[in-house]
Amino acid sequence: MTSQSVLGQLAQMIAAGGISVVDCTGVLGPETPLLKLPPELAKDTPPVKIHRISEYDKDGPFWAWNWLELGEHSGTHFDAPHHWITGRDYPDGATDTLDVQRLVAPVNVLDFSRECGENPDFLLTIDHVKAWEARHGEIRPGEWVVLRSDWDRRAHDEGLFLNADANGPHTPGPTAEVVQYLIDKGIVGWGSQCIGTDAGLAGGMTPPFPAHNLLHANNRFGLASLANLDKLPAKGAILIAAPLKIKNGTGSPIRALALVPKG
Ligand code: 23J
Ligand code: MN
Repeated sequence: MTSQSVLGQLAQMIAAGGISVVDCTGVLGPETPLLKLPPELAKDTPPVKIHRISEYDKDGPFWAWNWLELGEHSGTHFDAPHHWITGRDYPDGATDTLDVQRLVAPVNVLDFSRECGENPDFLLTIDHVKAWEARHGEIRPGEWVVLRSDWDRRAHDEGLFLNADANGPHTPGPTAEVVQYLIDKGIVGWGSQCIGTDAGLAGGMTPPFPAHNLLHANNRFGLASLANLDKLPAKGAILIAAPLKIKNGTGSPIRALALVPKG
């Protein structure tokens, strides 16, 4: 089985409809939920704005086009190592310098949607991951790992999506130990369906924001606000998650696509 014949077969499979392309992306627009950091600590990203230039009118009689006001970390997006202080020094850690070979990879979909539905502060532990691996197979080097929480069902309402009260945001995420476990496995990156790669209360963990801190310290990537993970198998899909090539960028909105075998 040569790489040429494999790609030829894949091409035929895609053309014949034997492989579905699942859109793991939310809609990017003025209603897209955005992170709210404590105002005394930090500035936030302003809402997405789509500015019309023309729409078949006096400003452009035959064409429609817009310009965007858009954060690097708005909506379904990619975190590059350069996003965090621990990853600042990687020469290939920004959106324009990273190795695109790493962006197309098998994806492990850890379905803890029931647990996350019952407890919005659910934290994924090493025991959870080891039990998942015993059932579905080991997580291998070069692969993506994503937590299926079905949080995309809340994405139509920023309040529901952020799920904050006086104690802070309540959204699921990984423990520091599980992030380190996955890094040691050699994963390319970690993805979440929530506003960021970390749990809502991760600011109080050790280290603070362990997914950001540890992933980027080790030149790994993050994915946030992923959608439609309920349409992916536990193993067997390929995820393509490519950021815009923003100059020295820390991240970017993406169109996350999964290739999924049918049947
Ligand atoms: C900046 C500060 C804290 C966090 C984040 C950004 C994100 O979640 C992000 O989008 O990378 S937690
Ligand atoms: Mn981000």
